[in-house]
Amino acid sequence: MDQLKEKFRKLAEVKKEELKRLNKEFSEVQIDTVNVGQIIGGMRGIEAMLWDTSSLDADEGIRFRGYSIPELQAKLPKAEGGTEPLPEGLFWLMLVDEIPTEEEVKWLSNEWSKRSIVNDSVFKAIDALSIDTHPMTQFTVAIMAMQSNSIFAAKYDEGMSKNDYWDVMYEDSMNLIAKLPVVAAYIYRRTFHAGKHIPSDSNLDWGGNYAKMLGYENEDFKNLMRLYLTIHADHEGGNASAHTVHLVGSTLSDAYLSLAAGMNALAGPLHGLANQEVIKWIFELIEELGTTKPSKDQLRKYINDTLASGKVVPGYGHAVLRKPDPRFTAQKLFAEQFIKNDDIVQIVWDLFEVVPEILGGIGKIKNPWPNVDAHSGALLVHYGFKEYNYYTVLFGVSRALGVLAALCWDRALGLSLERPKSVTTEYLKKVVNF
Ligand code: CMX
Repeated sequence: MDQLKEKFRKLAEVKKEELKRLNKEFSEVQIDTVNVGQIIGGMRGIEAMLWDTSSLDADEGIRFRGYSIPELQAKLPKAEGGTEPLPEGLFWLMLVDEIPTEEEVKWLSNEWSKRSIVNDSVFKAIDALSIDTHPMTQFTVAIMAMQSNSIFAAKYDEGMSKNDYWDVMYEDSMNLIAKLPVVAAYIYRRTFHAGKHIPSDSNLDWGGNYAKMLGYENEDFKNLMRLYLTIHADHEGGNASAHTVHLVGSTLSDAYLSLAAGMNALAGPLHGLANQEVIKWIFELIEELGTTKPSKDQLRKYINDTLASGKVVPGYGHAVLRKPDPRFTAQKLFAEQFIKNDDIVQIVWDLFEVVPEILGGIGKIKNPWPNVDAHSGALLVHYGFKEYNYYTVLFGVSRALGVLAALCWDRALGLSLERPKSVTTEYLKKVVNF
């Protein structure tokens, strides 16, 4: 058994016992109540699922196993000469609740590299799609095409004991994470670079190699990718992509089926697709205003026009956060350090000064501040990565780390089939004497 799996096995034994006791002794303890607004309004704030890999505070933002993003930047191992944490380290932390050593992270990079070979049939499945198929659709098709390799599905078919679910879920998750950059880079090169593919480099870390296979050799870009893949990895369990993976996984669908489902949730414009929408909106802004250096007044008018046409300002607002997203701040700090005099980055910063005031003035918007998607596109464009309808795939590759670590835990803890109760409008009317 490999070192990470052994640590996971040991910790899971302890946690499973703990959870069993919690459930046995305290299952009747009331934690939360639900109001009519929450039932009608997308179940906001209802505490109703278990998710240990990260936790989101409305004011402070995300913490991964208790660590904030600046803490992770200080504590997680970096690539040689690199400035940003390696996402491998974050996966290790999320899975076994321990900051890994440099050696452990090197082992994981190497392990993923060994597991990264993708069958030809997967590339054929991608190639069967027309070239104008959205990259997120290509991505989910690729994940589904790999599902025939699921060890969980094969062992379940043979009649595996439920005590072994965690083991095969771990194997599937490790294999899937290892292969995602390969298929994701294939989709990018096929769609935007005439199918001129770049081979994987087993000497590089997971994020650095992904950057190289995409076609970006610049060291700062590799660092950006490591940061990007770290900060997008997890955002507790209630967001649409994570929740979907958890829900689908609760039926004992394997890691491939569950992740593909979650990626379809990420592909929605109110969720992960917002990262492409932001840069598309900024490009349209530049085109309409005829300048890459718009004034704040010009920006204000453009924002008001967007709102007046019944559209959202992409990259702003959040279902949970009530302050600027620390993932936005981390990207802003990266730009301040490594990017000088970039008009698009400047527009993102100017928008940060004017959008909150306008959205805040409307009254109904609970969070007028930028989220993670407000900044990411401008950084990518700076390094020449302008094909914005690919951006959500980058988000998806990263999100796999968190949701698959959590899925391993779901099976290790033996969590139940998810099945909340729905109610009818007639029932609601009766309850409130409407
Ligand atoms: N621009 C315009 N209107 C907005 C808005 C924005 N950025 N954010 C919220 N609103 C509106 C909502 O559409 C809603 O309007 P209606 O009452 O007319 O339906 C109202 O304000 C209240 O919404 P809310 O309670 O503040 O926000 P929600 O929890 O319902 O929605 C979110 C959250 C993210 C979907 C919303 O803020 C939004 O649409 N933002 C723009 C899209 C975006 O950036 N999504 C990415 C989120 C991060 C991620 O998942 O990647």
